[in-house]
Amino acid sequence: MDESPQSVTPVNVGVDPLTQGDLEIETYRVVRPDGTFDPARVPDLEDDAFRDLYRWMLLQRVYDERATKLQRRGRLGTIAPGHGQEASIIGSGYALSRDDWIFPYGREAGALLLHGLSMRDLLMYWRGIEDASRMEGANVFGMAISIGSQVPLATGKAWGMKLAGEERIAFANFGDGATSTGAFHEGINLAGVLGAPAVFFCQNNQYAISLPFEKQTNADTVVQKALGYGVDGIRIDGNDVLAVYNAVTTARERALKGTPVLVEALTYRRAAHTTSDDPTRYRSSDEVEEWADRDPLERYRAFLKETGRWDKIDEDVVREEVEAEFDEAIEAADAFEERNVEEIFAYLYEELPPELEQQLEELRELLEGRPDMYEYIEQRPKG
Ligand SMILES: Cc1ncc(C[n+]2csc(CCOP(=O)(O)OP(=O)(O)O)c2C)c(N)n1
Repeated sequence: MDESPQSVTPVNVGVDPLTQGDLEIETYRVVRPDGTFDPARVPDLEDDAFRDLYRWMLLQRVYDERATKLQRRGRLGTIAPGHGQEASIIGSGYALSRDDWIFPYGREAGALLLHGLSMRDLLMYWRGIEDASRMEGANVFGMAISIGSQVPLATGKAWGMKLAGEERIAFANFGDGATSTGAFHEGINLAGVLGAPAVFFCQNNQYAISLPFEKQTNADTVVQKALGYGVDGIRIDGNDVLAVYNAVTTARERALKGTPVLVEALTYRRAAHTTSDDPTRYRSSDEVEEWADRDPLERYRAFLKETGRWDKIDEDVVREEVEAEFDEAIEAADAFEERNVEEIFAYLYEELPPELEQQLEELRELLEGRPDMYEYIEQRPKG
């Protein structure tokens, strides 16, 4: 018998292969785009909590608007707005316990603020001020600027918490683009093997910068990847804040019992990818309009009106409160003293390696007699 690999013929084991079309994946929803809803699915929350969810979504929206304006005036660095994704961001953040750890990806300001991070610290982070980027005072890990890197980190943290016998989860936030990184697959696979209390929350906003979802993967959904790793998967309408809240609450409970969960929240990024992007170059205004009609705040407002909870909300007053909170935070961030540029060497190593020591010396020499760094940058030779 020839045992070379070429001679191996497939054995028919009598089972038809599972194909994508066989997968029936429900997209769970509580409130429909027209504001009607399924009463049996409405979560058992206090009336004030229903209003609070709206307030936080509005805060996310105002935060994005104000932060984008500040970036345009050169007072903040690059901003990644969550415009259009408010229900995914706030519904998930609201379902977590403050003891849980969030592994963020940068678009979810409202969830981090909900988790106890101060707005001043967040604004300072986007200004590049090192002290604030440690995200002190809240269980929020550093932002995963390297796409997908937060997934295995969340698994590691979750496993550690499980070993320590702690009743809390690690929650990783990421976009559809992150699902093409090796880190995503490695991280979820390991979480499945370890039974790590982790929830992997993919905000499928349908673009990774200019790359549309259908070019990201040949799979119809993100959530079906859960099958391959033996973890649970839930797919939800990410523009329905109550669906997101329910799904993450359930996912959290399952994770605590030893089954990690991959949640896919189907949503849409209505703003630019970041303040450095021009989305008109890769998507049509018709498409943007279509999603404007599925706005998460409007849909939830319709639900609040329908259930008699809207009368106690004065949108203008809430907006003013949120604006005032933002003003105070930016004032506090402005009051932060100018940093010493030498600090860029300060945090990575306990003892500086010789080449960095030399660079620090060179920097000191350059700065001598040139207290204004910008002047130096202007005058240095180009190229
Ligand atoms: C490992 C890595 N590759 C590429 C980039 C450049 N990059 C920044 S954001 C981004 C797209 C991310 O898309 P997605 O994960 O869908 O999240 P979204 O920004 O749409 O919320 C890319 C490719 C990066 N930061 N890290």
